[in-house]
Amino acid sequence: MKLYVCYGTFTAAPRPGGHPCGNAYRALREAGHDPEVIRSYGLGVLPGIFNRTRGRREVKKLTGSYTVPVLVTDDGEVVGESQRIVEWARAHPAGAAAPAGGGPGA
Ligand SMILES: N[C@@H](CCC(=O)N[C@@H](CS)C(=O)NCC(=O)O)C(=O)O
Repeated sequence: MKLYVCYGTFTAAPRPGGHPCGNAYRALREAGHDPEVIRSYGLGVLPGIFNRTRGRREVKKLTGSYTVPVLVTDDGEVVGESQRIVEWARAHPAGAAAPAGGGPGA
């Protein structure tokens, strides 16, 4: 899986709720995942000319926006917004059995 972040995965930040990219990363690690972290640099609120890095271009293509964090799961699911990534991580601990796909007899 890939996690697109801004400049890093630090958790401390002078803003309520902490650092969104760090929160997303920590939740994935706590759930047992080891995402490939792609530092995107730039600044999402600025026009595209400031966001020409690989990460920002890929994020824009995936979500229509330059904002990070964005998670791309091993199944290709794209999850944006740090809170949704945290929820995804909690719902998908690493090593958990895959959904049964219909149960016995399916
Ligand atoms: N509501 C968003 C906020 C995301 C956010 O503020 N991301 C920070 C980077 S951690 C930011 O500066 N985003 C603008 C950018 O992409 O540069 C979330 O929680 O995911």
